[in-house]
Amino acid sequence: FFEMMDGFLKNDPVSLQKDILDHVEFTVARSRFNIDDFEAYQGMAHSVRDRLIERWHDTQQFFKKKDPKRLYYLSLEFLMGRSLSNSIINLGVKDQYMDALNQLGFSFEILAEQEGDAALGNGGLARLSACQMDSLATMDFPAWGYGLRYQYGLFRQVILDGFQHEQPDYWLNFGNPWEIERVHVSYAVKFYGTVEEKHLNGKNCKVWIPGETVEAVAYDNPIPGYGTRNTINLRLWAAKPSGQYDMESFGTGDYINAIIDRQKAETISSVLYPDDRSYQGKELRLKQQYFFVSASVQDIIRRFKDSHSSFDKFHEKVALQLNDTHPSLAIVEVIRVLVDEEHLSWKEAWDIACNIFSYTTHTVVPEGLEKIPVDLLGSLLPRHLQIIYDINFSFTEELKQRFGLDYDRLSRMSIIEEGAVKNIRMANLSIVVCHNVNGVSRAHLDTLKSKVFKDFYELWPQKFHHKTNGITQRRWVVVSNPGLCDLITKWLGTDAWIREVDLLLGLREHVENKELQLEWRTVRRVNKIRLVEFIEAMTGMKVSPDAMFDVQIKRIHEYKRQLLNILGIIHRYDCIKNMKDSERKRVVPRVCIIGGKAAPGYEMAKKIIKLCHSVGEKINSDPDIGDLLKLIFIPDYNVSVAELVIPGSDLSQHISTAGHEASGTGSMKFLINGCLLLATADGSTLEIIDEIGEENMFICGAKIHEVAMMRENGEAPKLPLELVHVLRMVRDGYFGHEEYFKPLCDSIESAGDFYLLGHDFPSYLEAQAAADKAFVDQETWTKMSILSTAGSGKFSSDRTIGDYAAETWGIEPCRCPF
Ligand code: 26Q
Repeated sequence: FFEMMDGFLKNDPVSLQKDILDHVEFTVARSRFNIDDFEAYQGMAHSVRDRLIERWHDTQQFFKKKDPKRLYYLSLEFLMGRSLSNSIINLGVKDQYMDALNQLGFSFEILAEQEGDAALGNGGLARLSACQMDSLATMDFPAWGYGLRYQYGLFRQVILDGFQHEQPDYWLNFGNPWEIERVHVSYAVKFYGTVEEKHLNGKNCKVWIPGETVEAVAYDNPIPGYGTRNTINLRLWAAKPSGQYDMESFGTGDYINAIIDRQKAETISSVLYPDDRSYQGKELRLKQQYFFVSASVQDIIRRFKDSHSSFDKFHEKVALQLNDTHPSLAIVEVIRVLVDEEHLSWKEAWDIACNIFSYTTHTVVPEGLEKIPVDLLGSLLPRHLQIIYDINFSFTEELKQRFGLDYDRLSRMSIIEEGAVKNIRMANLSIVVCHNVNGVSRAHLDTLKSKVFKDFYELWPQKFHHKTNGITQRRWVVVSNPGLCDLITKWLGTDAWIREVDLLLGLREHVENKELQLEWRTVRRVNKIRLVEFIEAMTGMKVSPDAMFDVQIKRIHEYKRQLLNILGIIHRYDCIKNMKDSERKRVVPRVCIIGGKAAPGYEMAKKIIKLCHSVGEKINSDPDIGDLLKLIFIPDYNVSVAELVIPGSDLSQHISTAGHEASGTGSMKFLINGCLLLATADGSTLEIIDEIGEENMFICGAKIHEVAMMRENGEAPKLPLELVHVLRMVRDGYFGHEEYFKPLCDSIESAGDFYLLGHDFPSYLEAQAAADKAFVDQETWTKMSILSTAGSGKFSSDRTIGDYAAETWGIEPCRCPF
């Protein structure tokens, strides 16, 4: 009996069937006698939701009883993707649900496809927060995530005639079974107004008289751990008109306009900003940041006060992690609440803030750091501006003590940037207050120390650390590559690697085993065929699974050098065209796959997308080329597309100009799935080399220090002939649109080739040739593939989270009994 029961809800297939049908009938309100796939998905999702809620309650109750130190992870972005498959796997009820669905006549795979992605984020930083939530839950850490419940997620990418167009992602259209609306958990968030000095209880106090109030309502998203009952919470805030409405405007008789005005409050959480520097300094973005920060801080303080009567132990019970500077107003908000509302002294509030906050940066260049115009902040958050000035005053005094009147240094390090427009440097504010600042790979930390935060590193070397990013093997293998998952479990003789990823190393023992090699190839082949079908459905193109699938999927950016990839493909095409038949027989057939979104205002990135399509059209329709080369652009790249593409890839490219990718996490997903990497020595790739050895990868391009030297010397490098030839083809209109593509060619040939495509082109081609050579020998390739998976353990987010917990947050597991 107890085996069937895990709490109140039963998990045997018969009970699950009943639950699914009941939800179809009573929650979805459709007839149980005529259910389509989407309704069946909804019924199933709601039955899974019940089981999540059950464990969520038990976990939160348990945390409350134990009162451990908690971590709050603040991020403006979470790229969760789909939830159904991940939830039933983490809950440990996948087999039971599969049985239940089979008996009802549904296929689980088809139902899972019904779900849309939750795309409340842009790229790396946002998927990182999602992976880390999975690890926090699985490792039983008492943690919560906080973010914004955008009504529109990241734009959908539609390609028309090879050009990117953006369309709204109104993802809540069909309801969201994975969230729990908490109408009673809501806080007033204030904006604008003035600050007055008041004399209260013998003290001078600052009182903020707000000009506008918006209500933040909580939506809870349960995050189940794997192999544990623990289910943690991702609390997302939605903006609603404030309950304390403005009686005056209602009194004036303009009832309709008063309501319309109130309704405008909702725009705060309406849309996710695409990652684009041109959006810096926008008022709505700042409002979003403060809105989510203020609601989260109020929530955290209220929870603490529920079981504590003073703030003496606050720093022993609370750690706050800032995912980049986007939530850094939380620092100022905590100080404001403690001083103005809880009436602590400045010193007490300051000490608390310095103890509880830590900050992760994802940026590599100073220009990438976030700035907020002083005037904007002063009008929206007048009291916060005062506090920032107070912090900056003490900080600059400390600097003067330490370095004397070094005005250059003072102006570089000041939280306030002077100039035509005065700005607040959010990174400087974060570094001044946080006890711990971390980069996201070893190489990134070096860049922070020697460039981006050099001055601060000299002042406080002890604050700076790195935590190399990681990805969760639950989503990126167990959910998305079940074939490989079973194979690994079979050869390791245990599925314990799903919680203890270092066990993957055990695969090394079997790398020479022919049987494993064959099974490995078979699983990968099945995944490739799935990808072939997907490509046909998306693009109408039929590609051969015998070809090498060469993939670059990530946001489109000049530094990520999709352009280098495309120019390499043109070179390959040109070479094949000039080959004799006998030579063509030796060509390794390739299917080149590129996918990714360009920020809406990023013209160069949009040109790269168009070039990819134009080149693809030419090559794919050339009868002379046949299956030897294909170029496919996968539209609307997102988490669930990644889950399908990665397991079916042979080779993946991570070819940023060295020194420009803070870490990169896509590579880790390919690595653990046994896809070989063609990469530059940048970000986390350097650490992958350490783990699996350069001999199991294809490394190319200038090293970080060489890039720095070339740029310092400022010499205009001579471009290799092959590249000049390829650019000539583009300029001559071989692929059409020569005017439109001109800036791409110019960026290399006349604008200084900042991203060093010219320098790296020859070694890039060599790496590609080495990949061809390795692919011909399928046994060698398979061994490299097995060794990639075997050596990927370090890049699990479990390792990352374990390091943060021990070294930064000081939290311990708190495991809810089964
Ligand atoms: C800024 C201002 C206004 C609107 C949006 C933004 C904005 C939003 C998102 C700026 C940056 C981002 C995202 C950055 C990001 O994803 N960085 C990547 O973080 C990964 C995780 O650490 C790293 O692996 C990548 O190297 C890094 O590029």
